[in-house]
Amino acid sequence: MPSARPLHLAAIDLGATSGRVILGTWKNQRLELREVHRFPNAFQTLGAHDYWNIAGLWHEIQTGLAAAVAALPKGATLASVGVDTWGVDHALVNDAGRLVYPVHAYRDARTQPGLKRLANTRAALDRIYAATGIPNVFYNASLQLEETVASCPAVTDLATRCLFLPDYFNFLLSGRMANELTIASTSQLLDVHSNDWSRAALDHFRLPATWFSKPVLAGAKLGRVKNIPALAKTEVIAVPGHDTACAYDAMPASPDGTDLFLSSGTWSLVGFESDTPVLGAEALAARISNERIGDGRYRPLTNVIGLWLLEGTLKDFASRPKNDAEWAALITAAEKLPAPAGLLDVTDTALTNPKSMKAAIDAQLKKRKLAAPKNLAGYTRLICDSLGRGHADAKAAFEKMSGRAFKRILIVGGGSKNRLLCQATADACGVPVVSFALEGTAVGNLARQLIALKAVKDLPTFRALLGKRLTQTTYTPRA
Ligand code: LFR
Repeated sequence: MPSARPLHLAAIDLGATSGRVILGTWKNQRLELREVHRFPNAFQTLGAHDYWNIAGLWHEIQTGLAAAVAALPKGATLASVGVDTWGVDHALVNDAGRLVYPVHAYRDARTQPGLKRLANTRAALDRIYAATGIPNVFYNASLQLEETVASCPAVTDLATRCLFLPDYFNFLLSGRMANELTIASTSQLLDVHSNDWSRAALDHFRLPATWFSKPVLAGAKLGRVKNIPALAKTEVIAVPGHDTACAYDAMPASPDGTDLFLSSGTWSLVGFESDTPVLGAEALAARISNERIGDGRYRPLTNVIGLWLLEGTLKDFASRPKNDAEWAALITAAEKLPAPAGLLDVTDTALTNPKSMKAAIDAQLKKRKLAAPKNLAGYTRLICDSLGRGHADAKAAFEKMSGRAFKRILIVGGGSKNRLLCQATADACGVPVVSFALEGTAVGNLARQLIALKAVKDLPTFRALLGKRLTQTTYTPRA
């Protein structure tokens, strides 16, 4: 059903280190993207804790939406808007939607005692994994909320709802409070066998069940935008609120299930789509997260530390690349270097949130009697090669547990533009890496809006249409 009239939509796509608002235009079965606003994001430290600047993010969202409206052809309106963000972080609000507790950032060290407690209580850990399909990771919303309630018990009298960040921004836009399934699935509080919350997990972490409502599936319409006159006709659609779910939706994957997905940004999310979760002791040991797809199916994935390593290291160098040409020069210099004598252990928790990433990397290398790189190109090379190895380890674990053999790795996100990372991944994994140089998160967000608006039948149809148009680069493994 080719639509003669173009449809305009906005994707609000917030990452932990940058955010963007993308205007999507659907015309003749083709999606055109225009980035109308991009801004840096970072958590801020106050005393001993790390917080997001929520009012600042809301300001950027409004600026971006105004830019989207300004970019529309004369007389056109924005049909809909959708929000996706990084996982796990959340706002505690009262019935009026007022924030009753500051929004902490997931790298805050406050969850460390809870993380260790659960790790040391084997039976509880097994029970929580069996109930939720989510392993014990420092950033889990479960651990964060457990710490919030334990350190500030009065919060249970003040808060009536827990909204994950996409849910909270959807509320600011539409006035409607709803929990969405994919973002809920990052919390370690959702029942892995149903689309509802896990009583066992809520009880274990001592959280009020009334804070959560039964999650809506992607595509739910939440109402029109309130309080922004230029968007009075714009529908707020609950897209997959989790950025990684959006990125996976945007993969023009082969329908036979033989593609492994890599959403590469601050984190490297390596995984695949499945009708069933991957559970059990081996899956827990491999830290497989059974997060959800917008329609309720599963995307078992492993979280490899990702380009956070490079983003952090760059801060320790006075001269760092500022534009595409300088990035290309850095990658070329890194490619020319000999392969590092040893790779980083990317699972080292000292790399999670160090004061100086370079110092943390140097300390790990020193412990292992390896020389530190001499310059930024050397660190870039070491980081990309080490991530390639991390991706290969994840692939091997998935193949062993799922019985599948992955023939290709599809990569989207910021890292898909990094030649060195793509080649290192192909070399370590032994299969071709296909890069789409695509802002996958924003594209998946827009795809779900198009489906909700009935402009596209379903996700396979969208992927087939998208795949036909995309330029792709294939990195073949070198012997
Ligand atoms: C990526 C991501 C990952 C999640 C991490 C923390 O942006 O959403 O999927 O594990 O951020 O929320």
